[in-house]
Amino acid sequence: MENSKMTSRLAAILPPGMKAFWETSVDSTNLAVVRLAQQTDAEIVLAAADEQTQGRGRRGRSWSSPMGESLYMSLLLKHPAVEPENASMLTLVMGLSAVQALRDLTGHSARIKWPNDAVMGDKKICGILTEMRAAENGIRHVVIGVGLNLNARAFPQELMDRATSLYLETGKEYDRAEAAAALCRRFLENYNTFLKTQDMSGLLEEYNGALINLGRRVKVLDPGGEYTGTAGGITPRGELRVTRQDGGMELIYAGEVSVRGLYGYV
Ligand code: BTX
Repeated sequence: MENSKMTSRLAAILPPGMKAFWETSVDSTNLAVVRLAQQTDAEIVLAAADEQTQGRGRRGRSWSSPMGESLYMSLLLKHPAVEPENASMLTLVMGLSAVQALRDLTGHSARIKWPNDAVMGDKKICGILTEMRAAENGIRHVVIGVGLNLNARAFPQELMDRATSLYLETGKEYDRAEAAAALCRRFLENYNTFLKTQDMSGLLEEYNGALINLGRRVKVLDPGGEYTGTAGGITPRGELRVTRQDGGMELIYAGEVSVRGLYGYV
């Protein structure tokens, strides 16, 4: 069911050219946006919800999404001018947009944990899930889902040591529609830069400047065998450079492996 008050508030502050829907309760905004996009010719569609009953993370994990507490939203890009092999970099484009939007909203700085989290105070404040549907001649659509912890005062016990919210970090409450609009403004700007080269080269300096992993010791959870090393920045293709203890250099592709801090989440 639509939350018409939030839909019209959001429509009034969104960048032009986007169509927005705000629902009261959905399974996952990544699924809802695909259904809702059929109702409009707009090329960029946003779906947000007050709660998700099946909020999803990567690889079958779940995303905690209680009613009214935080921002749960997904952007759908219809037939984007992006080659399928470049689409996974859109997660990084959104990651950068999230830390910029967090700074716009709060004045506090957030950092990127490669590839798909934003962190504050070494804890996860935002997660991103990108999904793509291919067509015969390219991409039919890309969906970029963002969960941004805004006004959560507590998390389930198992998340307490690794999750945080803007309320917990700043002591203030934040408006969900304004957070969505700030995120969309930054994303559209960065997406236009991305489209010029179809890679991260135009965003590289800013991305690496916000990267929390940079210079830190990391554990690479490679299915072929775990190893430790020191993270450098990302390459223009969005891979993370890791220097192994023996001096060898690895380029890590998002999606294949996970990267953890040596002693915790970052
Ligand atoms: P991920 O697989 O990297 O992270 C999921 C993990 O993060 C969980 O297993 C849990 O440990 C932890 N976690 C769960 N909920 C939270 C939370 N609220 N805050 C911090 N940590 C949490 C990251 O996946 C991608 C998440 C995307 C979520 C958005 S919400 C809108 C859209 N719709 C949807 O179903 N997913 C995306």
